[in-house]
Amino acid sequence: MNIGITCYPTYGGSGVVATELGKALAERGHNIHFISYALPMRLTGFTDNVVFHEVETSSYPLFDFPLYTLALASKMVEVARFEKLDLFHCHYAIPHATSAFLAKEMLAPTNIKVITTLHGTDITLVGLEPSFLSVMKFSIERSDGVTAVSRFLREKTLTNYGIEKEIEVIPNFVDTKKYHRGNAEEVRKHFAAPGERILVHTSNFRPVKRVADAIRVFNEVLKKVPSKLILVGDGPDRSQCEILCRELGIQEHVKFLGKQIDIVHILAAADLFLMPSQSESFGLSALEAMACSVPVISSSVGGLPELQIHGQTGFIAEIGDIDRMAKYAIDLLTNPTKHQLFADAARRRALEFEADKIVGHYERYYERVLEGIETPAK
Ligand code: GMT
Repeated sequence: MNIGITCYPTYGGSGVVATELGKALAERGHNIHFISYALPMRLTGFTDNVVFHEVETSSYPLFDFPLYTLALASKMVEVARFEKLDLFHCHYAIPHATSAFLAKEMLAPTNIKVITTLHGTDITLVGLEPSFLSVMKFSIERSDGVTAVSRFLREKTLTNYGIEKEIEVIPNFVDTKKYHRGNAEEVRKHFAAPGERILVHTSNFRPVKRVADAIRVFNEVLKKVPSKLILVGDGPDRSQCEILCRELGIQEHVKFLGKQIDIVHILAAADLFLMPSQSESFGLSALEAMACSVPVISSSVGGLPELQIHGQTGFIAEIGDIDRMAKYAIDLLTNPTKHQLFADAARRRALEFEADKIVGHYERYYERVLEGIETPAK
């Protein structure tokens, strides 16, 4: 198949899923064309049958706001014509699904298919803003196929937007051959003294991630367990989080690493992963941690209970229940036998989301859409 993939190229789960999917599909012999405003972060090095097409938005004094949606639609048309694309696969609905709809209309009578994958905040947060709601509903309904990364997200889409349409649940995936425990002694020594435990949180430091909760949980853990907290990523809440660490007097125990492209070696050195999010449609970073045999302490929101098995792969608590999360963390960190059981269960659970299996699911879904089995809502 000739497939056009559009995603956000910067940090964020949807871009990671889109890029890893594109690379895996290319390995299976498909021709992949990434169409975005910058090279996707994980698209490093040369991969056979993967091409990147950059969308340029021209600036003009009249345009107070860059017209990315239109520029993207034009680029999609150009790539579809020259590369004979069979389908566009849009990751994150806003504005990609809308650009794809426009492109499809411009390409008529060629019946190129549009598949939209819903990832999270495109549905639960941004898409619900009054200025986007109607266009989101329209663009989702006019997609030839729609997938969501969890059952939670499918239900939210159907109820929040009043959409009557088949939505296929295709979860996030992880390359368990790359993400595994391995030997992490050097990294461990770098971050922690002998006997200290390592807790990790990675995110884009947006309010929805509640990074301050991760810090407060760690503050409680530190009172009982010698440990270090490694925070990976950057975003609007980072400065406040650095201030919070100083206020709590724990700055010597918290390491802010900023953005990192490859964190397998950090996850492989971790004892616990913290994900106290306000909203999380799947929790890709928790899955990557679990693949590295790291138990997860998370909130009970969104798709997290579809990934995590409470009392086996980690623990789930109410949003903002710092005391409970800390209690769970201390319990695991002070009980090596229990910790090992949880670590093994986390790895086993991650194997159920192995890349090969989920990429195959996408491939079969493409075939169904191309055969016209998935049809837009009337
Ligand atoms: O909001 C983010 O954290 C980034 C966002 C994205 O779309 O880039 O992540 C969402 O998509 C990921 C991949 O499908 C999911 O694993 C995340 O749970 C989801 N984030 C939220 O729902 C907050």
